[in-house]
Amino acid sequence: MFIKRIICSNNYLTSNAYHLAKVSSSSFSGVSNSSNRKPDTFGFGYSDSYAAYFGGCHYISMKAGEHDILSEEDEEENQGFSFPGGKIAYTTSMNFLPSSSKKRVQCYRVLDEDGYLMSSNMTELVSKEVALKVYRGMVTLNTMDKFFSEAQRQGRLSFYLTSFGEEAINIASAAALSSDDVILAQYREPGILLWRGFTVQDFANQCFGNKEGHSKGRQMPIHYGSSKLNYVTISSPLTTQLPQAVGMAYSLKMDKKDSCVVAFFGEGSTSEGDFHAALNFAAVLGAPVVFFCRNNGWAISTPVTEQFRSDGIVVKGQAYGITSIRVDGNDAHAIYNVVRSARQIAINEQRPILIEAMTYRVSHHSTSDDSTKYRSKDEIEHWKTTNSPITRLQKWLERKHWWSDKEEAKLHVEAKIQVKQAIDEAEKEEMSPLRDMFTDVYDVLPSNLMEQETKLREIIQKHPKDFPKDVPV
Ligand SMILES: Cc1ncc(C[n+]2csc(CCOP(=O)(O)OP(=O)(O)O)c2C)c(N)n1
Ligand SMILES: [Mg+2]
Repeated sequence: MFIKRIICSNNYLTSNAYHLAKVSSSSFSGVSNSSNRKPDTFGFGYSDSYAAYFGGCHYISMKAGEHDILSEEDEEENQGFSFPGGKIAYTTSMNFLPSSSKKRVQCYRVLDEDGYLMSSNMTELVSKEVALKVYRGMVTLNTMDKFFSEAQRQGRLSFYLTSFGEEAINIASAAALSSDDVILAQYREPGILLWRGFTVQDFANQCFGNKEGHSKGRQMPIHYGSSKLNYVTISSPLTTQLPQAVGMAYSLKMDKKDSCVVAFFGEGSTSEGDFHAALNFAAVLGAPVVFFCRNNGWAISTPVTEQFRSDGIVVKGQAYGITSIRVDGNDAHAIYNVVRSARQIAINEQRPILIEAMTYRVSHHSTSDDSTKYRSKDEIEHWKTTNSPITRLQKWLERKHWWSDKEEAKLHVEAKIQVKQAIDEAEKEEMSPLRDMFTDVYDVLPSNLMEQETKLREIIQKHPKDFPKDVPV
C-alpha cells in the first residue's frame, strides 16, 4: 500500500507566520510587545480562510498503484524510495533532525496587553452582544472564584480550585462553540458550564455537596458535570478524559453529527501516556476532536522548564500529524477566533486539531496549595497586573464605547450579590440522605451494595458521634 501526500497550499500561512513572528513576542515570558505593534501587519482579513492560517499537510492512505502527487522539483531532488506515508528522499549528508527549530512557534493574538488591536487592519469577529456576554461571564467567573475560595478559607467548603488568569480560555472558547459540542474538561474550566447555563447556585450546590447538587455529595467540590449541557463530569485522575474524548468524537463521526468534542487539559497532563495515546488515536481515526491545552506554566509546583524539553505542547501535535496552533490564552478575541476555526476544521474535515493556549495560573494550584513557597510573588503579580485577560478585554470594550465605568461597577455589585446569595443558600440546603450513596448506578441494587449499606448503618448506630449530623440517615 502506498500513501498519497496531500500538498496543501500554505503560502498564505508562511507569509502570515512571518509577520506573526515579528509582531508576537513571547507573551509567555511576560515581555510586553506593544512597541512592536505595526498596523496592517497581519492581513488575515478574518475570513473563513482558517484552513489557510492553520495550514499544514496531512497524509492519507492510498491504494496500491495510485500515483504520488509530488511536484517535478520534488521528483528531481528526491531520488529515494516509496514507503507508507510518502516518498522518502535519500541524502549523503548525515543530518540528525534538530531537537527543536531555532525559533519558537509563534503565538497568535488579536489584542495586545493594553487592549489595542494588533493591527488596525483587523476587523473583529465578535459582535457587541457576544463581546459583552463574554466579558460579563469572565467577571462572574472571577467573582465566583474569589468568594468560593474565601468560603473555603472560612471552613465552609472543604476544597476549591480557581481559574484566576484563565477566564478568557474558559469563557471565550465556550462562546465559540455550539451547545451540541461535547466538553471533556480537566477541572480549571468551569466557565464553559457557566456560559452554557449552569447557574452560580448549581456550582455552589455541587461544592457544598447538598441534595440539590448534581452529584448529591458523591464527588469532591469542583467536580461538576451536566449531561443536559454536554459537559462530562470532571474526574480527578489526570488525562483520562483525552482518550475518552477521542472515542466520543469517533462516535459523533460514525453518527455523522454536525458537532465535535473539545477536550481541555493542562500542560502538566501531557506527561501522562494517555495524552500521547489520544493524539495518535485521534489522528489515525480522523476523529473530530479539538485538543485544547492550557499551558499555564505550572503543574502544581513543577514549572514547565522541568516538565519537558520541547517547545511547549504545540509541536507535539505536528509530530502526531495533527494541525496545531499556539494562541495567546489571555486574549479573549484570539481564543474565540481560534476555537471557532478549529471546530469548523474538526467537523468539516473530520480530523483533530490541537490548540496550545499560553497563559498563567495566577492562583495557587488549589486551596490545598501555597504557591508562594515555590515561585516569586513578583512573577504572580506581573501576570495579574500586566496581562489580565479581563482587563485587556475591558480596555478594548471601553475604547469601542461599549462599556462604561458605571456598567462596570454595576456588574461587580450584581455578581457579588449573586455569588454570596448562592453560597448562603447552598449552605442552608439539606445534605443528600445516606441512601444516595448507593443509588443511581444500578436499576436494582445488587446484593453486595445492599450488604454494604446495612453494615454502614450498623456502624453509624454504634458510633453516632463519628458521623456528620447534617446527613439524613
Ligand atoms: C494521574 C494523576 N497524577 C497526578 C495527579 C495529581 N495532580 C493533580 S493536578 C496536577 C497538576 C496538573 O497540572 P496541569 O495539567 O498543568 O493543570 P493545571 O493545574 O496547571 O491547570 C497533579 C500532578 C492526578 N490528579 N492524577
Ligand atoms: Mg499547568
